[in-house]
Amino acid sequence: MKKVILSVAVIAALGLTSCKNETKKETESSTTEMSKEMAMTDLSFGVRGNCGMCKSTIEKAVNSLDGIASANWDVDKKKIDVSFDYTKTDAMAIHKAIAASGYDTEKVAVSEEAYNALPGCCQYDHEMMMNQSGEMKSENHSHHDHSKV
Ligand SMILES: [Cu+2]
Repeated sequence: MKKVILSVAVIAALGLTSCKNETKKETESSTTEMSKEMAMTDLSFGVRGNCGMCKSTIEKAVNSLDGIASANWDVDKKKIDVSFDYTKTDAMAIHKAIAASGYDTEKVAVSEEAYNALPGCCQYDHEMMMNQSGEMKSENHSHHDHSKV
């Protein structure tokens, strides 16, 4: 009997984690007691960008949406971690907000206008790897020019 309960718990846990990255839908059904906390979900995905200014633009774009608890873009990993209330917004809205602010995400590419509106130093390379582990920094593009002069 214990085994059955255990495996049900495991299945439930697996179900929850696999839903995390997608948009929710199925999660609402089971847990109603903790609805306040269960409405929060974490998302992390790749976003291209260069510098601290990019960081603030990207995070500002995300924070302008409803239901965002936190947004943190990592300049080295080219990756953002967002914590949000999925009853108020969803993953696609976050991707779109970032793209609208001028930055490529894993799912939504920036429009040319939005990209061209970025300050010169922020016009990142569209070939840039994103969502990096942080360990593989060595494959650097040696011709990379920091147009500072
Ligand atoms: Cu920048």
